[in-house]
Amino acid sequence: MDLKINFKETKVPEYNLPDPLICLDGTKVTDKNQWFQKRRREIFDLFEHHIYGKMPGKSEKMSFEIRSINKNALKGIATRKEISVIIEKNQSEAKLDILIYLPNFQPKPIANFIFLNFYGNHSIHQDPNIMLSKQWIPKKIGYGIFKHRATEKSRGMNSSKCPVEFIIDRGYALSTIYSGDIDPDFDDGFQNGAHPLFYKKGQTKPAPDEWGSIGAWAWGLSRAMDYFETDKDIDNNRVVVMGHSRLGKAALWAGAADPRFAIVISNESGCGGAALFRRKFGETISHINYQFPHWFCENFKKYNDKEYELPIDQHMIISLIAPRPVYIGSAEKDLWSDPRGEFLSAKHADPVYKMMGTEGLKAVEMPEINQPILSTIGYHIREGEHDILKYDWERYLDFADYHFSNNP
Ligand code: GTR
Repeated sequence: MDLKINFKETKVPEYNLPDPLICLDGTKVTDKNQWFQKRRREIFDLFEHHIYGKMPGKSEKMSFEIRSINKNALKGIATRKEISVIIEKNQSEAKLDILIYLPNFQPKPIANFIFLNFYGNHSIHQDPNIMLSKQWIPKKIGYGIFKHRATEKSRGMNSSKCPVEFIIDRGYALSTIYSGDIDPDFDDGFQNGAHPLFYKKGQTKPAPDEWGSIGAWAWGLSRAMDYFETDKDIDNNRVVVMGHSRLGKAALWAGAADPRFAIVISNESGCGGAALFRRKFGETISHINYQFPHWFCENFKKYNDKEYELPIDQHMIISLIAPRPVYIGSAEKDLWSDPRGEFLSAKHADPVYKMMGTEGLKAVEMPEINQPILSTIGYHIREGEHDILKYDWERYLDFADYHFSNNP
């Protein structure tokens, strides 16, 4: 396995990308019908089989439990709801806790952002009334995490990534689930999290073409969507799925798989997210499978050092979202995520968006730093490091306003 790292544009290998508009039998796709009836399915199957693995659908036994409602949260500007989605199967259950803030001044039903978080729902805001997660949580110095569990000190530790009041002021609801409720982010051979619920008799781990952790996170996002469809306060035609980094990879896959998400946003999702594999710039397939063997399906390991053998590349995951709006956010110093490779994915998805009659991506060249592109495909590269900042949220809210005309 080659674990060398390239950060030089001059060392990017020459490559040819598979054409999203040419079917496996060589037919050229020229209209929407052909796309939806044939080519989209082909591409989706390839992603499922080679990269993310098949996910189960909605479970027959699923219920929603209201854990708390407070109409006077955040000094009265919001209503806070906590809902558990309970999924039962194979005599076990998975419980996903959704934390929702809804702006009180905004007419209902309200457009809603959903994202997964890294350290528990209580980590996104200091609000002392958010339930403290009881799940396994990754270690992080200064986050008040003791033996992989949250403590009172963990509240609001990740709030810099999520300006809740700002989002509420902009007239959007905000919903989040701890990714570890769906699948804790470590390699335990898929014994915890949602996977075992769906094992067939005698099965002890996912088959080579079945879901890893990213697939499970994406599946969890769709279960949140199942809940939103039952909540009259939320406009389920205006749900935005977004995610940062590994959870941005999950947001893209969720958006590709589930057309109920009206807008899809990837913040610095990099390798296995928005970046093109074939550039081998920053993180590569070998690096990611080596460090995170549980993220993708087992079949994906065949492509370590063999990106050119993959029948797809990541411009095609963006094409699966078409004609729905999609936004790719990059950061200048986040070379590990390959900002140029993220832009090029957006650019090479553009022909699919244009074929559908949308404006596609209104840029041919990569824009300058802090010069966002607002079109059906949105893109920015901002100054700074790998992170999700208020700057990024501002762009995503502007993008949602642009497509939803949601001005409070
Ligand atoms: C890194 C990983 C990236 C990205 C990042 C994150 O270690 O190599 O693919 O997912 O973690 O999630 O912050």
